[in-house]
Amino acid sequence: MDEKINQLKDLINESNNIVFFGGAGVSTESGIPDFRSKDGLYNQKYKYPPELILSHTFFMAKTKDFYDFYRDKMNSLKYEPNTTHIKLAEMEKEGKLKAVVTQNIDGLHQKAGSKNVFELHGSVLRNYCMKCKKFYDAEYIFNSNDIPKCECGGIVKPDVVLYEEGLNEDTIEGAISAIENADMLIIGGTSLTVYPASGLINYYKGNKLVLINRDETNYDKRANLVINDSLGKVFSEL
Ligand code: CNA
Repeated sequence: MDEKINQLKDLINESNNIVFFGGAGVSTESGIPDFRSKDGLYNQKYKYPPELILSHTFFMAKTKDFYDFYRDKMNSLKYEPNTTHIKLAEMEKEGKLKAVVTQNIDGLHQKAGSKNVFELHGSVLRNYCMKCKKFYDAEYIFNSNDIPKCECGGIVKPDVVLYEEGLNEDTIEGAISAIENADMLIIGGTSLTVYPASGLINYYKGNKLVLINRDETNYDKRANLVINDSLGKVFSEL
């Protein structure tokens, strides 16, 4: 492990345009469960499978059930950034890291101070009326008891990308450009199984691809350095 940490430090020292690509594993050490780990949401029991609840069809057909699950499991307001979020924000301030591309929807990178964040799957912090597009904050949703409604009567929907929904074009373009221009890409805390998000790492053409993840992924063999350990442990050493 020490040897790998030293390799990682050397790679970071040599680089000036680092991009971090992350997923739910970045926030588990803040207390937010991921999807696919053994303690993840997909391994817990609910009335419906979470993959189904978090789909557009389910949202439209069983909106009340969607919100019961969403308020219970997706409320990130009570959590704080951890070592990884904080260290990444520091690296951006130093000018080394140029962007964070995240699949997370919890807003913790920004809470830690990161500025250039591409949220591929949106954010629980933004919510819009489906009818008149009026903005609502996360408190409005998480403090509601029933289906959150706008003053115009429309349903307020979180600006998060549900299964079956497309990603925001500007966000994809920004993320691709950041990854294409990166001299080093650090991937962390993601199973790399959700598409099209995980396909974006294919835009990286350099030879400093680092993968830090507790479980193995299908991309391990493509990385120049693989660390199968916790992000908190690794980032606290940097
Ligand atoms: P995933 O499929 O649940 O994979 C998470 C990966 O992270 C697993 O391979 C774990 O081994 C690894 N992991 C977990 N904790 C750590 C840790 N402390 N250190 C290192 N590795 C760790 O999640 P993905 O992000 O790959 O899947 C994409 C989904 C998950 C996106 O659509 C997200 O919106 C969604 N999600 C987001 C959050 C959040 O915003 N915090 C929480 C849960 C799910």
